[in-house]
Amino acid sequence: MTVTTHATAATQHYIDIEERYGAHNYHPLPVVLKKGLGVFLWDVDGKKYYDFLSGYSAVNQGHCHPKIVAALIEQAQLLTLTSRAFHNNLLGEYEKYITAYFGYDKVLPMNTGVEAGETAVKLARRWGYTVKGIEANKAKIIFAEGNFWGRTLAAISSSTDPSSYTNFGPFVPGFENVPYNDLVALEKVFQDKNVAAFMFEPIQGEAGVVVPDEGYITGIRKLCNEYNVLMIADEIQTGLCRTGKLLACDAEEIRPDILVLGKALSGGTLPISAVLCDNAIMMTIKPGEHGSTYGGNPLACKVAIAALQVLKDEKMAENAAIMGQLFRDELQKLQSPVIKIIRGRGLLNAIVIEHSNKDAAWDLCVEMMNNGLLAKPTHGDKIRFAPALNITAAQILDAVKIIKKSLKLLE
Ligand code: IF1
Repeated sequence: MTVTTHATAATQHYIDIEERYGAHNYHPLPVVLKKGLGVFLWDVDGKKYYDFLSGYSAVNQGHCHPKIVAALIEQAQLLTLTSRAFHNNLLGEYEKYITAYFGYDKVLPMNTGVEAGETAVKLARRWGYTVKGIEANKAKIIFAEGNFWGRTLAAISSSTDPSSYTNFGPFVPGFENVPYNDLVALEKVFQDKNVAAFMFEPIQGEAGVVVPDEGYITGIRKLCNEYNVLMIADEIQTGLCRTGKLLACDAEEIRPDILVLGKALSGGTLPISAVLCDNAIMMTIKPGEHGSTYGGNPLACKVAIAALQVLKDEKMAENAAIMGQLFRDELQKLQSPVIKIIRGRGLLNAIVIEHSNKDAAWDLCVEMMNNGLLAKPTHGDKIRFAPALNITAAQILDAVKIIKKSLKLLE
């Protein structure tokens, strides 16, 4: 099958420059974007697209949300960075705001998601030694097979995806994997007294939006209580209203010991991440034992407050639940022979493509791009659909029309 996409001269021009001067660590769709607003993106030729990737759930509030951009501009002209060598007038306000928002004693502010993941792992190890009494340098952190929490050496050390870890060894010791969505395997590994924590995604994003059984999160909570193991929820992709609740863990009304946030914490404007937990864990790290140059900078504090407020003011969790259900129902109605599975929660959804051509998912994404909708395959045969959480029913229906038209290529 031949998928035709004719890159315009303008598009090809920008692609060529990247090809020549940039690392080849990605394989993007052949589209060059110049403007974003709400659920829409425009390319360098002015062509308009539905954004159904949303920066991998970093743009939950919609591109360039006016209230978030206003906060960014206002603070950018006042004070952007003090470092933590000194106090500033926004950090305390932000810390009070976000800890009340999620119901934890304290927050440790970082920048990227993976830095927050690393911070959570360090907190768990430190708690393991100083509170649980694990022997020095013997602490173990358990992860789920299929996990993805970033690209650092620690993150790839827990990965089960060869494209993440091959030829990057040696790896960080003290990490073990168990099958995802398997409480029996989890309880078995918890017999080891050296286990300090279990870090998991409530829905596995990169693995292709893998939704666990109802009760899995509750089961993790029970086992962590029983075996004195910290429950670390990586809600970097599933949090901040993406799955139809403020946090994906809220679907089972479970409170993790450590909550890891990132991506949409800034509404897609700049890297902001956060680790929240109570004093018994957070106070195990003393002054000078962890930090980052930009962590908790006043610009990030101002932007994060605005980004969180928008989620609440515009009832984005409720809208994500309703629009996500509509999206899955409308996809189901297509009865497409090439869509094997439709799965997800809220506006974090994916389809699994069944087709003789191994490039079918990619080809479908190029065809959808030609027809005005941007999405990206993950792990070959899965396509994630994750639009901004303020999408309307009319836009959902319009997007499904584009998907229906594009599927004809494969049918
Ligand atoms: C890329 C994937 C998604 C994440 C979860 C931590 C992080 C991520 C659950 C780290 C980041 C990003 C990384 C980005 C693409 C995207 C991604 F395809 F790579 F796996 F979303 F699924 N926890 N995910 O999803 O956050 O350090 O990136 O801020 O590497 O291309 P980060």
